[in-house]
Formats: sequence, C-alpha cells, structure tokens
Amino acid sequence: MFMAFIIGTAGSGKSLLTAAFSEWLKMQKQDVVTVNLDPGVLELPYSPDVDVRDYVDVTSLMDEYQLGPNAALIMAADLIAEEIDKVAAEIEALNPDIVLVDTPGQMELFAFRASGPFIVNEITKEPKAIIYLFDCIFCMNPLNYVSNMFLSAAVYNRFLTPQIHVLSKCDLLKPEDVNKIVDWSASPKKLEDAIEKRLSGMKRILSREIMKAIYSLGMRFLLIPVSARTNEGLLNLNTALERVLVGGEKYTY
Ligand SMILES: Nc1nc2c(ncn2[C@@H]2O[C@H](COP(=O)(O)OP(=O)(O)OP(=O)(O)O)[C@@H](O)[C@H]2O)c(=O)[nH]1
Ligand SMILES: [Mg+2]
Repeated sequence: MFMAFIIGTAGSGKSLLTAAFSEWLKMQKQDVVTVNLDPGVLELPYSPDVDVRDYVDVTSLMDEYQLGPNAALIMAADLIAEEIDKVAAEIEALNPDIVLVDTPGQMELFAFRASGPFIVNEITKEPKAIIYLFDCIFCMNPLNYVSNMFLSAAVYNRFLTPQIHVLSKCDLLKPEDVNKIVDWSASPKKLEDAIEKRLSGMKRILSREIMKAIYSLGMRFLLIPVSARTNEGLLNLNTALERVLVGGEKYTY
C-alpha cells in the first residue's frame, strides 16, 4: 500500500484534486481509497471512503468546550491524532494499493502542530509521499512564488517525506503564464531574473536571499502544472508519484 498526503494553503485545491485524481486513478484501473482528514469541512467534492468526521465533530467541540471555530479545529487536530489507530484500521480493512489523503483546510493545523507529523508517521509504515500544492493564482508574482517556496520548504522540514510539487488550478492561467512559473521552478537563474526585474527595495533583497537559502540547502521545487477541473497534468503527477513510491511501477496490477 502507498499513501499520498495532499497538502497546501487554504483553498489551494486539495479537496478537488483528491476528487479528480482518485477518479482518474480509478479510470486507470488502480485500486484507490480516499481519506478525508479535515474535521471542519462541510461539503466535499468526493465521497471519502474513510472520513475523520466520523470520529471528531467540530461543532460539538465548540458547544461542549465553549470554543470558537479555530480553537475547536486545533482541538480536533489533536483528537484526530488520538483516533489515528482506528482511521488506520479502516484503511487497512479496505486494503487498497494507493491511498489519497485530503488534509485540513488550514495547512498550519496539519503541518505546524505536533499532531500532523505524528499522524503521517502512525497512519502507515508503508511508503508515502506528500503532494504540495502551489496555488497558481498566488504564484504569478515572484514575491508570492518565493513565499510559497518557503512554505513548501517548511513543510518538507516538518515531515522529511518525499515531496512532489504541483502548480494547482493551472486552467485559470494562460498557458504562457503557466510556462513562466514552471520555468521559475526549473531554473534558479530565471527566478532570480524575475525577482530583479519585478521587485524592488527590501522585497527584492529578501526574496532573492530566501530563494538562495532554499537552493543552497539542495531543495528543488520543480512544479507539475495540474488542473482538477480539466484533468490536465494528472498523468504527469501520477508518473512523478509512481517514481517516488514504486520506482516507476504501477500501484495495482
Ligand atoms: N478552476 C479551477 N478551480 C479549482 C481547481 N481546484 C480547485 N478549484 C476551486 O478552488 C476552490 C477551493 O478548492 P478546494 O478543492 O476546496 O481547495 P482546498 O485546498 O481543499 O480548500 P480548503 O480545504 O477549504 O482549504 C473551489 O472553489 C474549487 O472549485 C482547479 O483545478 N481549477
Ligand atoms: Mg479541502
């Protein structure tokens, strides 16, 4: 069994990608299961096979402990960690070859609290990967792009798990803009040129130095443009995932 955790900032397209990619994998005759780890979500664009809302109810936490929505979500994140054995048992009973895990809307709840890495470690000992989403709408400008690189590096630092980088919602940009962002991701020189050209003052200096610091650590963020609306790029995403998880083989025979 292989597991991919889909992580990204709020609204970056995690849930719709879980929906589109799981359907695409099913069409390729792959044996896939979807898991919803977002306790606060009201509606999902797919029917999760395993749903953390069966274990943790954010509305009752708000009522019972007189919490606001964010405090209740923090509490929920910690309670999920306590229930993770049951979630893992449900997944194991389904015995799929590949599991797609949709993570909570607020990335910091999952990535920057102790419970997230605990959940990723405990849910399975099988090979796993993270699919990190760069929301294309926030990548048009080199300043935002570098901020997203920084966040992505921070996520890597938390999980130390193989990470694949996706430029999500690419149907919303013109192809030339998608190519430009992909070029930045492939070539530090092109990103540096864009920083020099389009930013000034402190923003230019900070963006350039953050970029250099990340590259000097050997981290690379080659982006795969994907649309969960048109299914563009799902094949490339799958190839990258297969390479990381199964050495280029299929998950299911
Ligand atoms: N055009 C387009 N819209 C998308 C795509 N993916 C997601 N969206 C839209 O972006 C919004 C957020 O998508 P979600 O899939 O809910 O994103 P999310 O990261 O799960 O959001 P939270 O869990 O609330 O943080 C929705 O309105 C989606 O319809 C895409 O590939 N193309
Ligand atoms: Mg979501």
